Amino acid sequence: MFAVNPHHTARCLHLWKWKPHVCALRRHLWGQPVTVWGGDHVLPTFHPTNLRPAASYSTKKERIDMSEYDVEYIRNFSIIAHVDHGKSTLADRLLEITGCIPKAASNKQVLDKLQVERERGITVKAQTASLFYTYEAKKYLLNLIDTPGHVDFSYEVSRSLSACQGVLLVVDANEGIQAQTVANFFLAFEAQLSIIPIINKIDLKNADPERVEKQIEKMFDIPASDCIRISAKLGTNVETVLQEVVRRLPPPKIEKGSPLKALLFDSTFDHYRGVVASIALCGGDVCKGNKIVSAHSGKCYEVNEVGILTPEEVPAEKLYAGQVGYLIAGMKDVQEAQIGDTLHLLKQPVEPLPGFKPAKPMVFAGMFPVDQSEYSNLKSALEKLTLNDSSVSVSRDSSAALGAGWRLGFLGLLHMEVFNQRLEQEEYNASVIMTSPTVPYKAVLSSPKLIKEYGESEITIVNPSAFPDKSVVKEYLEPMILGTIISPDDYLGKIMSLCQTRRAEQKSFLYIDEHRIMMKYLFPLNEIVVDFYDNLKSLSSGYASFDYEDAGYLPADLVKMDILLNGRPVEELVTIAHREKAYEVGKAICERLRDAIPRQLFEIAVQASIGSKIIARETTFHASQNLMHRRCDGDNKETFDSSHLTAAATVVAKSIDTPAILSDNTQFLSENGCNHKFFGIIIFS
Ligand SMILES: Nc1nc2c(ncn2[C@@H]2O[C@H](COP(=O)(O)OP(=O)(O)OP(=O)(O)O)[C@@H](O)[C@H]2O)c(=O)[nH]1
Ligand SMILES: [Mg+2]
Repeated sequence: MFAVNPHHTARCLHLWKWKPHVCALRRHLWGQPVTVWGGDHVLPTFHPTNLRPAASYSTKKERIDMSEYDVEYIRNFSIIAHVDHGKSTLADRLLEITGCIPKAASNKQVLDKLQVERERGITVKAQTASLFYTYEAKKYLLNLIDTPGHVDFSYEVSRSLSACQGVLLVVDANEGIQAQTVANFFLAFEAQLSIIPIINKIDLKNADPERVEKQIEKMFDIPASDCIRISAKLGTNVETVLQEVVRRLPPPKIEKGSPLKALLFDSTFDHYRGVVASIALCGGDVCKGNKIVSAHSGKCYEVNEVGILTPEEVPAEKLYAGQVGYLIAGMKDVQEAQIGDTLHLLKQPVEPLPGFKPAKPMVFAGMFPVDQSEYSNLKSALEKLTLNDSSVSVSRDSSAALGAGWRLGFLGLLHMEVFNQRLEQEEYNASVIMTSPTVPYKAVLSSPKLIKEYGESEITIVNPSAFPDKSVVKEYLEPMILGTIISPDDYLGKIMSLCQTRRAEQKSFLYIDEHRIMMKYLFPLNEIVVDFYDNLKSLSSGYASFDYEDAGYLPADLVKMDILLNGRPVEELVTIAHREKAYEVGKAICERLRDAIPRQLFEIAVQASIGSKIIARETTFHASQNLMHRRCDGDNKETFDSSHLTAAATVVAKSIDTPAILSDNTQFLSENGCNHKFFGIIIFS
């Protein structure tokens, strides 16, 4: 690995040009020997003539003999890009050319199999497909992984890269380099993968491939002549991509003579067969009947089936070193199939592979069944779904108003949305109550009693109602992110003032071509999590793009703000705010609550308070006047007595769109095809 962390400043992009390891990058791009999977070996020399005669397989149900595909004739690669730059469309064409799927106009993002992916037109789960491609009379096995582009799912990208030796970095010929292009490039660069830049959508009227090539050269130090111009939609030049994959990407480096050593890089759950693990074999082979052991848990399993994805599952006799495929071994839950785990044969232990950092939740929200009698149904639905999405963290939670439920941690707001939609569509055909999203704050405790109670002095607060009082805390910490914004320079002023209002600190500024700028800002996560992206998009007429990465924690002057309805605090509406912004936030919440609470027969005082100090107040409109009026004019026989008032006042558990109350992110959610409701619950008497 290179010593520098390329993410942190744009300036270092330039510094690299003068560092010796850039030569390594160049070498890398030119297909020279590289080290992969952490060993000291270099790749075996590329000898296409070494290929053994390929056996064909007639039906997909037959077991394929994978011994035909010697490691020299294997290429494992991912397609990476910014959102919507055409990764899945390129994958469609590659599947068609190699005969995996018949050519048809209806082939649109065929690897996006989830209902939620098809409805939203985005990829949320990386998907593998093995392609067979004949080049210069030699048959090659190409393992392709189509990855998601949205920042919330970058964990999928980094996992996928661990099973690859190269990437296709797709850039839209019209939009050019965007924020996730940069982020994904560096993921591949840090993993020391060979990179083939692809300029897609050259069929568009406004396509400007020369400009994009210059950007690529400036930003990534990749010669313009290395770029391949294609139209994934029309299929123009896509065959060249396959040829270049064979020519430029190195075959996997394997540990010759090693017993089975397989990296488990992804998993899905099948209700009948258990965990279906995606594996990349770094050494040895594996077949049905083998006894395998997880290096992580030490548990032993018997292999029931191995195979490849084409993209349907096709069982194979055996999988060999260098190949990527699936394995079913009776693992009953996804916790057993730990992502990043190393699998080896029983009694033949191997040095485990480095694995991955666990996914880190960025936003938390409470989830409760609308009706408490539905608790166990929702519980089993949640369990099933988390089997297919291990990046969601789940812990039990309860609330006075909402009863028993869970506190869930997500990688971002879109991830939370997608999870809810899948829960509704795939597992639990009913709405749930979600509390508004919050970021994980930390508090350094000063009270010895509390330190003893928690067992540590620094605690993470994922539920605002559990925010400890200032009197027992040395300091509060808030999560920070390093955001990358790429935009045409016309919007520079507006973007800078937006960032200023979000308490951001500029870290770098760079022109990536004559008119486009790339800026890095350090933001408090709380300031960008809900509506920042929306605002950025609208003030830049949709041209600016945004990506972010975790930047640890920094001390912050945080306060806990209670929301009171008729003088009674509502636990579910507790909000953490920065002191500087508390008044603004409190006022906004009160105003929105005032408008959102359905008219009652009486006035409701909506107040925001910090401790005992009221910082904002609004009063709801009331409908009693109208009712009284109607009663008096004699048209309506309805009588209005105090029992009505008491009944109405006793339970008002109204479902209210939380985003509508707390923020402007309804636009963001609807842009992303959201139709799932978030709820804030209000109960008072
Ligand atoms: N004109 C034109 N449109 C294209 C081309 N390639 C893809 N598109 C369109 O671009 C949009 C996005 O394509 P996708 O393949 O879903 O993009 P993606 O990169 O997989 O998107 P995510 O997975 O959500 O990040 C679709 O509407 C495609 O039809 C192309 O070569 N030309
Ligand atoms: Mg896609």
